[in-house]
Amino acid sequence: MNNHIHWYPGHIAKAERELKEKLKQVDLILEIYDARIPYSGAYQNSDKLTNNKTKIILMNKSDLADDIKTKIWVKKIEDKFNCPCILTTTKNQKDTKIIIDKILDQSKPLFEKLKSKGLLERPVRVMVIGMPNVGKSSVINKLTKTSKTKTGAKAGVTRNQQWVRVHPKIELLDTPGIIPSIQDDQLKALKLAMVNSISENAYDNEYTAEHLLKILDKYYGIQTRAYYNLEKDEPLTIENIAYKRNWIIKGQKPDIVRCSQFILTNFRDGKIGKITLDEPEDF
Ligand SMILES: Nc1nc2c(ncn2[C@@H]2O[C@H](COP(=O)(O)OP(=O)(O)OP(=O)(O)O)[C@@H](O)[C@H]2O)c(=O)[nH]1
Ligand SMILES: [Mg+2]
Repeated sequence: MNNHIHWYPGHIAKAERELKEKLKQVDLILEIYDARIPYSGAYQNSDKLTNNKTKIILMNKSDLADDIKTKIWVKKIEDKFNCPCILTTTKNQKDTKIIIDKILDQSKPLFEKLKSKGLLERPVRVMVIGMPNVGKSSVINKLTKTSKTKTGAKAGVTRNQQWVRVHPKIELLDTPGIIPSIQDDQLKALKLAMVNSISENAYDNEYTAEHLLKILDKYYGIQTRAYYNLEKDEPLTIENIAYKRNWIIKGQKPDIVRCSQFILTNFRDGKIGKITLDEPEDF
């Protein structure tokens, strides 16, 4: 298989068109990142796409990311975009009030403008955007404490926009995940594959798992070896992990196919530990 990743399906092109069409109705942007890839999972041209509308960034899936690196990333993102950046996880409700309060706070100019024009106050309209599978719909469901929007552990679950009232003064617009039309940075694309942000038809599991192990070896070598019961001087390879589990196929070869999928799933489920794939000092 050619290992070059290119994924820009028709439904994403459509999602981007529809997003632009809706902008006029929208007051505020809630942009969601995956905290494990705060650089690779950020849509680089999102400000251009949203006409530089006021935004709040949520670093979601923080329960799966490295706490120390996440703190540094939050500061970095706030400085770069000059906007609030809030750590979130849909695993608990602790940050719900923080998100709601921040949206209301950022909406003050809108409410004041309506008042000064003698218009009736209306809910602020917030568009939720982000790469596929970062948790846009899950965050909305969490804020409403319902399952009004559909969620799922693969890219491209939301196919249509949907307005949801999450507070008497706040309406959120759920949108399908978007991704740049050209993946010119292949390492970024690989990291999107690692966190399950692109369709599994678009990448090779073995190649992706191999690169994931390289990153884990460099920054999380001890804990990854411990998780797979490897000695500290044993190379962190798919083969070694397969041998350790006794996953052998015909010809006494390690079962690379099964083991690659296993490693990717372990990482995605947070089994290896809290891991961040983008290093703050590299960007
Ligand atoms: N561990 C963890 N899982 C999360 C979190 N938020 C969402 N998920 C899971 O991530 C997967 C994707 O969530 P969705 O809410 O469907 O993501 P989305 O951004 O709406 O995805 P698309 O609609 O496909 O663009 C689901 O399996 C969620 O349960 C989180 O904070 N922590
Ligand atoms: Mg969704």
